[in-house]
Amino acid sequence: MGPGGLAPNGRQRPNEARDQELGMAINKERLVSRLDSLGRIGATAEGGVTRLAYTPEYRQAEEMVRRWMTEAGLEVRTDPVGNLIGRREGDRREQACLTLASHIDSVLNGGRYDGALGVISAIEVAHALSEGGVLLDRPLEVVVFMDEEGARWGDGLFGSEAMTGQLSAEVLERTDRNGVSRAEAMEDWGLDPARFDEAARDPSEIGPYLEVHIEQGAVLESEDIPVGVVDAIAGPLFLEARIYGRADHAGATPMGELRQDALAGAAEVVLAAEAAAQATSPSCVATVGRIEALPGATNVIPGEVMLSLDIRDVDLGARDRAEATIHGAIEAICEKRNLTFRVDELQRTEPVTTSPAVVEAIAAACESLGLPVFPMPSGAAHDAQVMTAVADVGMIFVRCRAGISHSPEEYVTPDDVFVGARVMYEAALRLGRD
Ligand code: HGY
Ligand code: MN
Ligand code: MN
Repeated sequence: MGPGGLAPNGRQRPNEARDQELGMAINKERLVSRLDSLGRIGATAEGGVTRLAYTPEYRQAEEMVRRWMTEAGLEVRTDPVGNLIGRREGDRREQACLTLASHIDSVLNGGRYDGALGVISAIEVAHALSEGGVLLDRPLEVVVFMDEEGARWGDGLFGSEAMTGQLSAEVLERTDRNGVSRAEAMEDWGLDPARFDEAARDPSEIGPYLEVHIEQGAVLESEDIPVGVVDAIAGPLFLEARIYGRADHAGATPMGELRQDALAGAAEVVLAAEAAAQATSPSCVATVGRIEALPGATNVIPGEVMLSLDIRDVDLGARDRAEATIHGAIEAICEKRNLTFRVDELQRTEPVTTSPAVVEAIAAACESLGLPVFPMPSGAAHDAQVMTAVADVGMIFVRCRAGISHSPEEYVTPDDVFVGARVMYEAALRLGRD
């Protein structure tokens, strides 16, 4: 059978010379120029992007991405929470679909590649398949998840939790810095928040799931390898701790017992969280990213402080230990300083391992392109870990400069963008066929 020859059933076999050639149908220029165009929406003065869920910037980005999905031969629809789903039927309609996905929302002043790289790569794979007339057995779906970052309401993975039926209605009532609830933002977006649970898909419709994402770490760069195969994804625990003291006159209140300084107590909590993560395990991290002191006046001792806590590990037991240590430290610090506290849970997402079947397809794809197969964990959270509830899941990590992410400094070379999309293409050929 010559290159490009047809299999007995008239379908292209994976990895035929034609497919390899089609693998080159991944259009590098189109990839890079689309990333560039998307990166200009929500652009910040520092060269980053701010594109939060259900905002005008998000709408602009979504319209641009919807157009590209259509050009790639996908039928595009929006689900009840605003996930964008582009679908192209396969040879065997009844089969569960192959999903290629990521997100286009960002953190505040974030990078131009986090999420966007995965969406643009997924669209490019669909485009190359359609241009090459390559039909998979499985239906193909490209999904753009709404609000993966949670930068507006403090919790993330919203769209994928909705799609997998893991969303609880209380997250709709959370309010952003301007007091706008998620439900109100959804209504302004043209959605009915009461229908959020209709976004849940029948798990039997969902087949293998593949996501390309920047590594957001510097391991690939230090190994001088363009792509990695994710084997585990850390689970984030998002908390909000509130420390209560007594607002008082900063000038007239002597230092010592008369002061119940909530911010001084919170400062000790920040350092205790850092120490707890360091003491727990090499893969444990704990971060206080937001702190608000009230009443927030120079000459008033802070009477109340809110601090966010982000605690993660790829090992659930380790994360539980870090959580307990931090909770105990808060208790002891408040006891010592005559303060009180409460801790509210915003989001608890389990760490996961990726699926051997998808890892195998990614590894074979790397080998077919002459690339090393480099298994590695993800410290960052991803929609992929939520999708493990309904699908076999895998992720392709792409090297990013100095591992920097959630920053305007985030950067991926055009060559590595190209490699990541080609690995996804080769893996999709394998996963899209039974
Ligand atoms: O927070 C995270 O790990 C991801 O970037 N949403
Ligand atoms: Mn992110
Ligand atoms: Mn991301």
